[in-house]
Amino acid sequence: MLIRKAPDLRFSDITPKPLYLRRREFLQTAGGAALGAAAAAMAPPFAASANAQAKTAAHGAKLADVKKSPLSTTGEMLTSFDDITSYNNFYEYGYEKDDPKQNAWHLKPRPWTITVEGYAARKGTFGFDEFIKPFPLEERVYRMRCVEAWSMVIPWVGIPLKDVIASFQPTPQAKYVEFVTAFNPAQMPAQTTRILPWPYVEGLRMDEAMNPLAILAVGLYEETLPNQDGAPIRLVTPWKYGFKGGKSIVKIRLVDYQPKNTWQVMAPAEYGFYANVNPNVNHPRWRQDSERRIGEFFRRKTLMFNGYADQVASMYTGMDLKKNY
Ligand SMILES: Nc1nc2c(c(=O)[nH]1)N[C@H]1C(S)=C(S)[C@@H](COP(=O)(O)O)O[C@H]1N2
Ligand SMILES: [Mo]
Repeated sequence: MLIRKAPDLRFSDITPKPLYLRRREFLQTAGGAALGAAAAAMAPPFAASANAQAKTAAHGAKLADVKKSPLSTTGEMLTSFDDITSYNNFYEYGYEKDDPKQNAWHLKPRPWTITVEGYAARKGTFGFDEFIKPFPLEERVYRMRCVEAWSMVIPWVGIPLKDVIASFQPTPQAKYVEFVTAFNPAQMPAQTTRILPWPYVEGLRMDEAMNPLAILAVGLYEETLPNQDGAPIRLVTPWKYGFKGGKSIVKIRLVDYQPKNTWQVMAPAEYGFYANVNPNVNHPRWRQDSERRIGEFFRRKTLMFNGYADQVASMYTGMDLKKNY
């Protein structure tokens, strides 16, 4: 077999998919010398085993006792596991869609702790298992739409955010919920760069967080969450654009101010606080009245609140949704 030079072994976003797939095969079958070369091409401390890269498509552990939720969206074709785990936005691992799949194996999602802070009677730092244990594991199939005008249908497994928030016993001063995600440059390679201000932060108004549709996802397709999708725990609010879904959450804060989300800080002219899917308000760079479902060819119409208006529209009555985007 031809042993490629080290730079050629690096996965590049400009590499066409079929070629890239062949390179994966190459990595899986090549001997230690080639693997060593691939590892050497990556900047330290991310020069660990290229072998591990080959494992990025690996499935997670099967989740037990998952009950199907009546709040699932029905009648939609599910996006494939492969697409859900290979076309991602997760800037901690790089800004191209296939960077997370390539780089997220660096993350160790266990042990993991989640800290609860702010205006609540029950606070503290909880281990992941302890944190999720009191709540039912539910499968929630949701349409998901990114502001970049692509969408997927994902069979999440999660716990209801409203039950989680209620268990903290928020005090009346708690008006918003802030979600702070992991800052761990040793495991999240792109956090050594300044492509975003780290850590990535998201926020919801209290009633949004208490809406029955909001979940903290811990899995998909009945398996533990793949790293590139936000292991071990991430926010999912299907009526909002994808960037609301902060991944790899480490802190939940009950606050009395409207949290500034990362994208709002980065580009205030492009991103607001609410981020409700609204086909009538165009993003400066992407149309919002239609979308491409990953795996499909033709575009489809984008629905108000991503099709969840019946469940969520009442939270925004009286608000100008062109201003509060
Ligand atoms: N921590 C973190 N969470 C994040 C992001 C990110 O860059 N970092 N990207 C967001 C964006 S823009 C989208 S569209 C969704 C994508 O989720 P998915 O890759 O599981 O489909 O994650 C969101 N959560
Ligand atoms: Mo997004």
